Amino acid sequence: MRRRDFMMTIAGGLAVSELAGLCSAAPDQSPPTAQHKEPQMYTLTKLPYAFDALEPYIDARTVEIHHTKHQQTYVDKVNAAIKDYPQLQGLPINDLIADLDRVPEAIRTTVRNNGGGVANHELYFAMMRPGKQENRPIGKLAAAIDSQFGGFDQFQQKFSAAAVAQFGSGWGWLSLDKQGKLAIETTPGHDTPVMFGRKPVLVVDVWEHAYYLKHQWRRADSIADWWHLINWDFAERNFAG
Ligand code: MN3
Repeated sequence: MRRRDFMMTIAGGLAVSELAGLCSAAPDQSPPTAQHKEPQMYTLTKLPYAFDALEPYIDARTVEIHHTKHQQTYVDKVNAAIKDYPQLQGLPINDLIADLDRVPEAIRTTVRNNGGGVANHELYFAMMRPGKQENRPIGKLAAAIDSQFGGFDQFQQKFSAAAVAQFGSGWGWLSLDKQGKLAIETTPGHDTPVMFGRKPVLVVDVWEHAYYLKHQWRRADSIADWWHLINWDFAERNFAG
């Protein structure tokens, strides 16, 4: 056998054996058909930072309780609500709550409250990062805020005032409608702009559990601190992505 033919045989042999490996692996990856299929349930998303990473603006104990107790409770309750409804399992959380009319009436309020709780907390925690003294929007979002609200300072004032004025528990939002217009809004409970066909760009939790260890009754102070924590890269992706 000439050297060239030998090399081709080696190369061909490798290719065939690799292919055989892939083919033999394939059947193992297909789901078993005769066995019980595990329902796909929601899980507590990991925080992208340590509990103390938001100090001094939000204290470590508040972040820990908020995430591991409050958010976990919403995860557990929405899972319990959809346990007997396979058609609702495995949906991204925003898909579950975006169309509450398709959720059976028996569990609709529970899904609204706790599914909203899961979606809003996932977004809230993901949208923060270790604080900066000077922390301002970037890119296309910064430009849109300037043109729609007359500048960041005016926007910040309006947003804070709305979030402070939300009566009782709820959320403050910057949302985007289908026409591409930004709006400041607040929602009670765990309602979200997603339920009304709008996309969240920015969110702050104004439930007392979000701030009462450090700020007690001073919601306005907690919101003033929150501005230092906004991950504007994340908000920019929400807006322009
Ligand atoms: Mn909360």
